[in-house]
Amino acid sequence: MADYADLCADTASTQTANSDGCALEQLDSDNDGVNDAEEVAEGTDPEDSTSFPPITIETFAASPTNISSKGQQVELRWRVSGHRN
Ligand SMILES: [Ca+2]
Ligand SMILES: [Ca+2]
Repeated sequence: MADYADLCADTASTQTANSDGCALEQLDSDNDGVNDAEEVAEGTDPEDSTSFPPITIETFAASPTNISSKGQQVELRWRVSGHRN
């Protein structure tokens, strides 16, 4: 199906499209922020918005690590894996 005639205009030629011309990577059927392809790969339900891959905190850091006075500013940094858009 030509891109201009389908519902998903930017499907890569390497992706498998459904009858609407959309690849699983382009669909988020339950609108939970994780595309259908990722949900299938992670074993979560692409039709259930309460089912999505877990978000994991990979690193967490505070600077400074010791607070010496009330009102002191502390910088927090974290990195997560998994995502919801
Ligand atoms: Ca989803
Ligand atoms: Ca889901």
